[in-house]
Amino acid sequence: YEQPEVIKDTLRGRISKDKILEQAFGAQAKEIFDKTKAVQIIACGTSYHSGMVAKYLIEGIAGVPCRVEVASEFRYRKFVVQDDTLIVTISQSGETADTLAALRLAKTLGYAATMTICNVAQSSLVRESDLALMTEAGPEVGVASTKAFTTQLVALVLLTIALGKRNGLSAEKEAEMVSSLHQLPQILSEVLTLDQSIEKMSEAFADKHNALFLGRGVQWPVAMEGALKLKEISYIHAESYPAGELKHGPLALVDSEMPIVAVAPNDELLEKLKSNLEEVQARGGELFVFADNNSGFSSGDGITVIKLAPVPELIAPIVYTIPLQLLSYHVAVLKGTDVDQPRNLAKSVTV
Ligand code: F1P
Repeated sequence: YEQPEVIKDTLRGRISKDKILEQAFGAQAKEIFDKTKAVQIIACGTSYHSGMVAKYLIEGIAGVPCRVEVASEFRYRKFVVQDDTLIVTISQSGETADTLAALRLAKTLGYAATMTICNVAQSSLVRESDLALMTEAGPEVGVASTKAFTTQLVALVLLTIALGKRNGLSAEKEAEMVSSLHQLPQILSEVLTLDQSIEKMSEAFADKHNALFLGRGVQWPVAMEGALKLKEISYIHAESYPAGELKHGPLALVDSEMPIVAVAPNDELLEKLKSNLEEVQARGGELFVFADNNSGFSSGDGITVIKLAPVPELIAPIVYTIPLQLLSYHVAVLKGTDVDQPRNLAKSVTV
């Protein structure tokens, strides 16, 4: 529920009416962005998912090649990083051992500069990076990241604009993106009012052992994050797939005992997503869809739809994250698990 406010805080002083204020990213920001020709993102868990969203934005909007890797793998494998690469770590805590080790390893390779997107100013990742873009999310009470994730996404949109401007992004497009960011706090406040319908929807999950989360394009990592939240706090086994991958295996899992959650904004992949969901329905899978008002979905036999007002495409990943967080929360409450302190998990994984 703090997300509209902390997103405002993250944007404050970093955007004007129609452009980003690059000087607010740090003294060396201009010089670093000028020499960046590729991006390597490294992170763990929820922070990895925000990196996955960023890959779609940095490549799709800024036109800059972007790779993303979980830090727990990056740190142990032979990696090639070209010397025009900006290494970006993302972390709520700034102390995650794998991410820190990966950053230290990356520094032994050729690279242009290092940057961290982080929530804790006095942290190792901030200290050891050339540039730090703070998320201003404030402390997360629980183990599972929520506001840290959405503020990371806001910071990554700012990075996308900064890199895009060096790669042909027009002033008009920048102004359009900045305008979308300005709308975000208000839109999120409205999405939070869906809480009661989501609570109702959660009843269908409390006695289930598995769930599938589907999305396409930039919504795939949003589905990944939705599945992770459900696993972390309700202990229901949840997997996410880009919906087009269903036919390559996961469709075999679909039956009436497998709830399927889908995120369906009104984007260019909507029709593809719809046909994937029809395949699921044809096999008896029960659908739970978070859909744009104009996407043509409606509740009926085997399908429950919660509708969201149309939102600018750029911020759709941030907006559609919120109902998934609420869904996991309500399922966890129904199951009686400890939402803030899930078993076996630590807030900051420092070993
Ligand atoms: C990474 C992370 C979190 C997760 C849990 C364990 O932490 O995987 O995403 O919610 O707290 O650690 P961080 O590097 O973002 O602090």
